[in-house]
Amino acid sequence: MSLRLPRSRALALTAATALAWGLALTASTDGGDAATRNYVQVSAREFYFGLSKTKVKPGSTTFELVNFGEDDHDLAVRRKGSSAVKQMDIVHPGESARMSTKLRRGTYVLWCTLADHRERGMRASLKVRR
Ligand SMILES: [Cu+2]
Repeated sequence: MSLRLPRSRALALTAATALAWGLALTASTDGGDAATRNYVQVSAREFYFGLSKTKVKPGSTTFELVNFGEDDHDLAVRRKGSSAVKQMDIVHPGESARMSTKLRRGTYVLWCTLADHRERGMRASLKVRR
C-alpha cells in the first residue's frame, strides 16, 4: 500500500514549491536569459492534464506532476519533431514528483504513458518561445 497524503497537504506543498520557484525567479531577474528557470505544474486527474501555464521561455524547466486522481499516473515530455522522450516514474494518487529538463524553442507534447490514459485525454501541449 502506498501512503496517501491528504489532498490539502499536497496542495500546501505545491503552493510552497511554487512560491519557492517564484522567489528564485525574482532573485535572478537581473541575470538575463541564462538564468531562465521555468516551473510548470501539471495536475493529473482521470482523465485530464491541467497545466499551470501553456507557454514558457526556453531554458531549464521543472515539471511537477501532482496526482489528484485515484489511479497512478506519470508524465512524459517530447518536443514535436524529436523522438527523444523525457519521462518520470509513476506517481501514486495524492503524491507528486518533479522532473527537470532543458527546453528549446518549439512545441512540446506532454502525456501520461499508462494504459490508454493518453487517448482518454491525459495530454497537453506547451509552447516554448521568447
Ligand atoms: Cu495516467
